[in-house]
Amino acid sequence: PLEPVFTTRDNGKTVFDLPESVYTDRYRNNSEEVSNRFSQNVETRIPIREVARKPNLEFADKLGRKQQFSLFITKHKEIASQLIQLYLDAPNLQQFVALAAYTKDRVNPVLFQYSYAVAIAHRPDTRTVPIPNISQVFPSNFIEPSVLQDARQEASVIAKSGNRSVLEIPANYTASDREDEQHLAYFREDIGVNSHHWHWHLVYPASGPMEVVNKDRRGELFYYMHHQLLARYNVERFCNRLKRTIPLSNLREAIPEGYFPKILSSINNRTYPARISRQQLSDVARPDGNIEISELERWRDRILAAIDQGYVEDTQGNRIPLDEVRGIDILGNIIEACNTLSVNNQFYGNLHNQGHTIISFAHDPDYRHLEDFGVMGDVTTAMRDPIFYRWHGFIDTIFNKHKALLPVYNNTQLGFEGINVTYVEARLGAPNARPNTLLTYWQRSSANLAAGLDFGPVEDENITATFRHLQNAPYTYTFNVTNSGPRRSGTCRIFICPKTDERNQPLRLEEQRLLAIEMDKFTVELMPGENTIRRESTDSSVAIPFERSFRAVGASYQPTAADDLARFRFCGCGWPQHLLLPKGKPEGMQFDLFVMISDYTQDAVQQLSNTPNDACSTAYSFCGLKDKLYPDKRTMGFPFDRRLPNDTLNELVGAFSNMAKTDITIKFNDRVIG
Ligand code: CUO
Repeated sequence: PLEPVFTTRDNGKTVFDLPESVYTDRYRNNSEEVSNRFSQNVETRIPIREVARKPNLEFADKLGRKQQFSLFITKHKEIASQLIQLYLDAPNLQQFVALAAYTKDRVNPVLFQYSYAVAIAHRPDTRTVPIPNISQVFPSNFIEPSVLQDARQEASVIAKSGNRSVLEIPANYTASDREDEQHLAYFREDIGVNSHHWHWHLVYPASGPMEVVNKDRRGELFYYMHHQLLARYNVERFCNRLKRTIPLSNLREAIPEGYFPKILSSINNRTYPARISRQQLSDVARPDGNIEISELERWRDRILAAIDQGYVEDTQGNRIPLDEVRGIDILGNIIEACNTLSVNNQFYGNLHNQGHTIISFAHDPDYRHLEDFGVMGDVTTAMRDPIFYRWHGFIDTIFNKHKALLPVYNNTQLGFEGINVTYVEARLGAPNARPNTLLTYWQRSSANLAAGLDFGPVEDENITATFRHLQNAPYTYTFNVTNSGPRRSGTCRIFICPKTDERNQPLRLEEQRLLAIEMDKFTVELMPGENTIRRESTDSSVAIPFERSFRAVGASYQPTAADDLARFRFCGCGWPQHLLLPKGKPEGMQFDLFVMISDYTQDAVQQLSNTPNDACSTAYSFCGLKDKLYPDKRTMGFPFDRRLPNDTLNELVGAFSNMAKTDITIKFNDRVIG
């Protein structure tokens, strides 16, 4: 067996939680200081080998050590692909570790963190290595900087065994109530939301070696995951009496929404640049590359024309149909753009990524002020900014246009002969809880920031910060299903749809379907006769528990042998459980709770290998299964991804006995509990 090169300390950290500069030549003769850092709380000392052959890292020099790294900037993506390839090419685990250690301080730190995490996730020999949660590695990207200052102060004054005060991350620190968008700050600036988004892009990189990029239905998942983010965001806006976000379809109009992030870049200690209200976008001409607004418009028009025609053209001019099954996947890779998989990069361009970039440089498009990009340039921070949802809203309208041109779903696709859902309920666990009334509230929770804060030679394990976030009381779904046929399997698909908009005007089914929020999806066995299906809200296939959003490898979470470290590999990908339900309203807000049991023979996917699912692959609706095919053969979002044969949801469930709905009320308690 291999030497346990990547072993853990008693708190589950990996060796790569090292502070910066441990391996640089500067420290070569100072081995004592280095070893001191490891002498405490270490289970196994880890020998780092010399690299067999020193790699030429010149390609990475184009990205300065203190420059921001962006996955949306083509040049940066190319550098990352090369570094990832270097890591993947390491012949064995020891050489990979040696290489990672060698490169760590010789390349941009965020580039390192990303490429290293991608390599770990994709090398067959690093199955058991956890990826530190991003909010812990770069906490400054997630929280208000004065808290970090307090944390440093606290650590410098009171030793770790001392009685440190718990630091409080304020809520609502980016704008005042004068700004309407501020009502959604709790959603946009949620640590779990941003951590999920970073992890998703880590699991589905848009460029790099084929073996890393080419995942089952990745283009479709790009569409679907972001479509669901949009649906959730728009529903959340209704809860706060705001209208749907307006897609950013005109890049030449000033952008009314400003955003002042007030968080620090993790590598140069400057705040992320702000975007003032009513900012006009400009062509970008910077050392890292040029982008013209007219290029984006050209790509957009070509993509829209392809959708209208029903096919795209590859580089040889072959027509590839945008059909019901593969069309959305092809478009996803074109629009994102995933340059490894796009059928024609040159022609369809790089629309979504370059949109992020052009927006992120609005404040300094020609680099005259030597400013880096704003939060839209970075997957760890983009979801904080209201413009993220306007840009993705626009991207989503392109996908929705393709979907709207496909035939209306027919009876064979929607029905399930002999299956009748007779009762639907969602109920809190509390005794005597009223059926179909769900509860949200504020909660104060804590997370450990120590991994990302480097306080000097003494290992510091315990810097706890608390923050306020939305929470929902756990509940149970109960469905009664009559099966008048033989024993068989079905897929239970649960959604909630808003019934009304921000003005309390009823929504048509065609509007509801675009706002339908996936809550859960799982396989059920149906016996002949009556069946009762119960499912806990905490088992959702969309969400991951709080511990995985915040404590994946933190000091306060100690993985045991029983829950193998493998669990933590991709564990950060998944919608945060505390935002599973939209906020609702203090007086209660009504939603449709929709359930459909579809015919498993039409849903089943034949996996290529029968190895058990990675224990971390629980949020498969958004993140897929690790090293496996996406586990549902239907197009993502089924049955709401395409037009439906009825005008209202009531008519739809009336027409299909395998579907049912009930009204639920979500009540928001505007108090901090816990
Ligand atoms: Cu996730 Cu635009 O793709 O941020």
